[in-house]
Amino acid sequence: MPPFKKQLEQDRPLIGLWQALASGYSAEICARQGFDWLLLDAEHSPNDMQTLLSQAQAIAPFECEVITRVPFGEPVVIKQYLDMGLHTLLVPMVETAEHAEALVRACRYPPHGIRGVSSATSRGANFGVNTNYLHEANDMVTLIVQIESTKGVENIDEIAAVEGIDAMFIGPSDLAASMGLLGQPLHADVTEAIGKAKAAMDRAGKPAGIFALNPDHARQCIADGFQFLSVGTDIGLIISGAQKVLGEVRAE
Ligand code: 3PY
Ligand code: MG
Repeated sequence: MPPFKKQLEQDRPLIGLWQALASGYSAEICARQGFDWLLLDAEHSPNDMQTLLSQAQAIAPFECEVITRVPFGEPVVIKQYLDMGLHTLLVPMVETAEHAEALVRACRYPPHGIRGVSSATSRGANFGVNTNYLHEANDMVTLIVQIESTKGVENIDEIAAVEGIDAMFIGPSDLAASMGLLGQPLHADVTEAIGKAKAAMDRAGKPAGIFALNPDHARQCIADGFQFLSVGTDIGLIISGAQKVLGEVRAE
């Protein structure tokens, strides 16, 4: 598959699902359903390098992009993820252009950045079989930053202007929390802030993604022109399916 930044050039929204179960087994089930992308969440879910690896391997046979959310935006973590072939990264809570620039450098080999070199033993380089990896790797990476705080929204024009930031993604729940609206990501003030952030992404020509909170919200986000969006979580699907079947059987 082409790098995710190229996939984002399509004129249809790319639909994804959050993976919070940290399981290769359930990741394979989800990958078989036709989502454009699955997000492996190492920020809020019990993932380590081995669980991320087994999920990435489970998804690999399918036409489905693996996006991985790092626990925090830091070069050592980014190096490990890229070496493992997790070339599409989502970095939470990016609030300044300086942080965004540091993330870009972490993703690139010298002289364009500071990524350490370990191609022959890394899954990212096809274990050395891709002999040109060192020269192709920078192009294979898609770096997506999350805008999910008032500070991030205030600084969005500067962050969006950073060369090497390939896309931006809004986290409505953290944004709401930072606005004093904890637990109210659909509050009108949050919607207004998201609209401003989306307009800035459009001005900068950066593809915009969002975590949609329910199917109605997802449809609205598509109408608003978001290029990629998550429409649910694996855990949410289990809960809704379980409650539905139980309710049907127990219905009076
Ligand atoms: C948020 O809404 O804060 C997110 O990070 C999306 O999961
Ligand atoms: Mg968040």
